Amino acid sequence: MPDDLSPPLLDRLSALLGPRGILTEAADLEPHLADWRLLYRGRTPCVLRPASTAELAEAVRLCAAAGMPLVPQGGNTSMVGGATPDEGGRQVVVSLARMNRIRDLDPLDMTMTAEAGLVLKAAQDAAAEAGCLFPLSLGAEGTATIGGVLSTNAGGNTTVRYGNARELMLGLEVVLPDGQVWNGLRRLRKDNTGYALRHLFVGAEGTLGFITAAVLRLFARPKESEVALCAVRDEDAALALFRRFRDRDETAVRAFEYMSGTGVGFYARLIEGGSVPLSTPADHYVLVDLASTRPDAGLRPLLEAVLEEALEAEEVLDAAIAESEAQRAAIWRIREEHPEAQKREGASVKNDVSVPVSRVPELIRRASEACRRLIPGVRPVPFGHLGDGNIHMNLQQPEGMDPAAFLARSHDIMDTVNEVVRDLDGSFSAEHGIGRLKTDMMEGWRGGPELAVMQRIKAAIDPQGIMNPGKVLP
Ligand code: FAD
Ligand code: 2HG
Ligand code: ZN
Repeated sequence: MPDDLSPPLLDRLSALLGPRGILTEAADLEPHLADWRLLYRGRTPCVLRPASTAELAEAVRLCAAAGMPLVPQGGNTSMVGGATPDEGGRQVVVSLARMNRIRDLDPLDMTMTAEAGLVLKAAQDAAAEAGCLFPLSLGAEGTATIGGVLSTNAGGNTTVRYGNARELMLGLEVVLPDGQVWNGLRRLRKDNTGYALRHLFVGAEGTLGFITAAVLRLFARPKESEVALCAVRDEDAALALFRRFRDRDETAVRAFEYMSGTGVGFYARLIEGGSVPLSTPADHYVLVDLASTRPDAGLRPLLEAVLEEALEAEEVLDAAIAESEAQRAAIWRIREEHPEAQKREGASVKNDVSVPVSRVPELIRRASEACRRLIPGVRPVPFGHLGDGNIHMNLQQPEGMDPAAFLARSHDIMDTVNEVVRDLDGSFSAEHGIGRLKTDMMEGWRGGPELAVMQRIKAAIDPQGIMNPGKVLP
């Protein structure tokens, strides 16, 4: 029996949730204890796996009455340790995995009402089957859940066109920290009725309650699309290329991703079948993905014309245009496997930062130089969503350095990058959230009235402080 749950509470939870709804064996708890990056490893007395909103609400009521802290968990792909319990052994993990139904899909309203545990890829597939598009797209989409992407306000590859998870949500159902259910599953495009509560829970990283279901916005499926991989001269050329596409047809750019030669090199060397469809290695790459819902959009001529101009201007050095679905996937794979390739290369420190789009080149150059001065031999691996100003300004350990010694410098590295980010009017947390990793940065970046209001909101909604303690707020 787990140490920290009193027998009556455990009995009542077991009776409520049934054998599939509560895990207590060490082997069953294991996948829920550590985060994807293996930065944290916690303990929990049990994992609750409710099958419905009513079950979850009752379980929350029981735990709240006993003062048990609760950690919501979706796919556990958080990059900031947001979904794992602490080392104390009292925090109860609540997995939403069994609440994964699509309650409604309306191609006329262009909405899908999905439960929180639905995997993002399954939501995309269901939308596609109905002839629609759910556009949120990220590397972890085969594991990340709707509850998780909303709770982190995930961005990913298509923010430049469709916005973050917040912009893709019309309504929410939430189990509050006292077990009350708030049904805000409205599928209205206009609904100005006081404070927009739904937006409080998006990006709250499970600190205010459980998202149990959401009304998601669907879009028309593109009828034409084009994908190209471009080797570019430098960071300025990458930005100039973005501008060329945007000036021609802003609506056509579905994704515009930057990658460094170092990251692409890791991919080619460390990922099975990892080939790059350009003959000469370069220091800087861009992946451009164009899409249009118009059947006669003329994306190929647009792509070729822009690339020709950019080749003439010596911004683009070489380019490969995908000629088939397989080639598109192969180009996208280079970008999507960056996190995995970095993991395989050894220790790395991630900096999920954003700056105004115009300052991306300066960010990459200045942060890389500052980190090289800090740790000679460190290998900058900047990549990410250039089109929305969010660069993963990651640093790979110097070759041959002890990984632990490198990770011991994590905070120095993050501070060094963040100093540049602050100078460029950026943010230290663009899309992954604060979780446990960045709580100590909140005071410095959001201190004063902003943080004070957040703390009052937290105290008002979760006066016992049982929702995901130790995350987001210092
Ligand atoms: P979890 O990791 O389980 O949880 C994330 C946070 O939300 C935690 O604080 C948790 O407590 C809370 N939470 C989860 N479910 C609920 C719920 N139902 N109610 C209340 N709180 C809840 N993120 C991006 O933004 N863009 C990317 O491009 C991107 N790419 C990634 C690629 C890889 C390979 C990996 C591993 C991660 C990536 N991420 C990215 C990070 C991650 O934030 C997303 O994968 C996703 O948003 C997390 O979903 P999840 O279901 O795994 O949530
Ligand atoms: C991505 O864009 C994710 O691939 C992960 O946000 C970024 O590994 C990272 O730093
Ligand atoms: Zn990202």
